[in-house]
Amino acid sequence: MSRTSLTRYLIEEQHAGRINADLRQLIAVVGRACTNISIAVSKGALGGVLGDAGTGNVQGEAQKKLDVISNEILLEANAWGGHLAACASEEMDHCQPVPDTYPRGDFLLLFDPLDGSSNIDVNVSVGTIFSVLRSPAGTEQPTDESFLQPGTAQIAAGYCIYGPSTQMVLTTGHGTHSFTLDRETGEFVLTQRDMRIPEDTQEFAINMSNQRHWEAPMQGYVQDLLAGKEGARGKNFNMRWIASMVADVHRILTRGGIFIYPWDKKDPSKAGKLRLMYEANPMGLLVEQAGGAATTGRERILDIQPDHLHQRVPVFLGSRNEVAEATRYHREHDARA
Ligand code: P6P
Repeated sequence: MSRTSLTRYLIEEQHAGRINADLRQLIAVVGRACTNISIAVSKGALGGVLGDAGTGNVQGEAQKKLDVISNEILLEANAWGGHLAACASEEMDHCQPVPDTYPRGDFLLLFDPLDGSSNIDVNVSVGTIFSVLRSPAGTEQPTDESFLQPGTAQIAAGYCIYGPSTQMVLTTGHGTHSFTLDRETGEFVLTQRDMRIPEDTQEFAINMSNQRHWEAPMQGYVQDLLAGKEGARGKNFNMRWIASMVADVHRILTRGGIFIYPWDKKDPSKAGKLRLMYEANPMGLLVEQAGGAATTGRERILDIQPDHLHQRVPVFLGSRNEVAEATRYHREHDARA
């Protein structure tokens, strides 16, 4: 059977009127950039790019050399094509408009260039997460404010996971599809059309070491998971935590589960660890397009009106009935308050 490359898939989507030429080019460029990142990541110690860069990012996190390299690869790849107005990244304090020397397009691209990078030095899967918005009509010079749009405004979203194989998982609002990188030809090949997340699950993903910092409904929800079939839930649960969002979400898209990074009182001002614009929103769209759900424990993530570029949110995403159950614990707690 003939293979459908990412290139062919995008051209067919354009011919079907579901994407335009600029979005097709944007996704193809991001795919090529991710191929280059995959090559850099897979060299490991041989590439001389492991370890810390000796710099920090706006999140207050130490940057890995590969964080900086991946960010540069994505910026350079997207600068000259004429499809973008600006980029924003976890690794940059503010957005970066396309240089005046190049033509500008209508799209805004946000990315976490190398999510889970603390896992790089221990050879655990990491990934690139990206989100595409439209530049607001009439925008001459894009600013951070141009990006402050709810997740429902995303035109496309995806990630590349650099694991035993490199895969791109992509949605343009018409289902969630997976492409596997053929390293011999350098092309992504469609390997799963219309991924579907099972509505129920017996597997949860959370960093349990934060348990003492969670709010009451979160404590109650997890205690009932741990109580197993003798407890209120009447079934046993398994736990997985890779501490690489791309890897945990990929598992959930592949076999179901619920991924949780809740608010915790370690730093109440941060509303959790994960960032809305380039982690929660793109993952939320991918999950919803695969039949799952994504909330903060109280509201749909994609409905949130952002108030700043690096805003953080609590994240509950995955199997829709399990996300609904976790959200119920929070809403019933609030109703009693
Ligand atoms: P913790 C990686 O740093 C990340 O942003 C996500 O990829 C991952 O899900 C989470 O943080 C892991 O957080 O607190 O378990 O190290």
